[in-house]
Amino acid sequence: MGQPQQPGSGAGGSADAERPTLGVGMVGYAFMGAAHSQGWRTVGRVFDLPMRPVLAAVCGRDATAVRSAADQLGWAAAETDWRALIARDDVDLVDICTPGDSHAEIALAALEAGKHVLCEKPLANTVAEAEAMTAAAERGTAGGRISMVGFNYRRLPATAQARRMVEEGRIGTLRHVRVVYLQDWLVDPDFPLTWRLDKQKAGSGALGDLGAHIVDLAQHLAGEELAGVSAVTETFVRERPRPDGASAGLSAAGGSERGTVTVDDAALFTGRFASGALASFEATRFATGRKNALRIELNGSRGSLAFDLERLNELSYHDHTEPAATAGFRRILVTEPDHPYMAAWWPPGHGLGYEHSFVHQARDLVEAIASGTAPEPSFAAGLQVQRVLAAVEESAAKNSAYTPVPKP
Ligand code: SOE
Repeated sequence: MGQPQQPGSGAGGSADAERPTLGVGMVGYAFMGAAHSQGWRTVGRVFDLPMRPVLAAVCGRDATAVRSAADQLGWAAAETDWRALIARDDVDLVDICTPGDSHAEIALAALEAGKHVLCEKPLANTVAEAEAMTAAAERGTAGGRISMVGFNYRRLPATAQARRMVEEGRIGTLRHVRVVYLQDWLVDPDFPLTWRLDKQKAGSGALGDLGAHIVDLAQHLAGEELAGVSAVTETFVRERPRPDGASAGLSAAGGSERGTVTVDDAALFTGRFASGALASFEATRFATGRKNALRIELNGSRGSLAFDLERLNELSYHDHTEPAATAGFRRILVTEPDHPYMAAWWPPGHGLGYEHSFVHQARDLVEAIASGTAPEPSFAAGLQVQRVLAAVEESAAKNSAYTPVPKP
């Protein structure tokens, strides 16, 4: 075994004193806010960064709750108005972790105020909003302001390694991408009508929440964009109890009054890449027994790659150039120092988790801000995903590809 990595070999101690700081202000502190906070708290202890992130302030509407979140998540101050957070002199970067209906308003104001912006996925609730955000981000880039979308699954060592291998030609010419994102937290018809089930707040259901991730990851690993899609969507449970007031995004208790679900519960779509490669996508919150099962497989002329988020330190690879007698999918344990991000962590065989994708996201964003180099995924990439989601909704609404099977 090689010399164990010295984890935490990043910033710290006297070195910190010379580094410029990067004041972060985060809007929203639920699931994504907690995950981003973990990333901001940890990144400087693991990676040797050119700037030291400082958790300056977190914002939420409820003064008591956001003060408690600031204490729990490690933020120095608490704000109840995102405009006040943007106006703070100690905030250089605004991290948007709110439901999609506020992404555009906050991002546009932050860019206008000369701040860098990290915006959770999906970029926006509509293509029009995403277009305005992208135009503002591109104007901002010209002025040295950096913006990025939080497609965090690009930043796991295994998916980053898969991207490297596709770029190296290890699977040859791409023929198929097959990707699913399966959850089951809505199977209970009495799960309450939280914000993710309200089109006004969330923009869409499984499509935007889960489908955005798999569209981005499929295009990122393929190295090309989808040219067209054909889709079906369904809302299996059309009415649910309204939350009892203290509701969160993924867990809540239902009251007695009921309301209408206005988003999709599941979206299935096929797609064709510009190169002619074909793709299939499934995003659902009704895959009973599947908790956070993002699974992607790329099939090419020289081989295949497969990844499962529920086994996220592993990558399966089949080299079709090997003699058939010994060929087959083999498991790559993605924990070697020369695997993406891994040199900063633990010795080989000591795996990472879901949360580390947010540490890597923070690391890449700090590096981009320090170097003034626009990172990926840009707002333009987020806009392109938004256009795919809109095409899926248009295709599903037209139902044109759906051909009824004649009855005998
Ligand atoms: C809920 O489906 C959710 O929290 C998504 O919103 C996140 O983007 C995903 O990473 C985990 O599941």
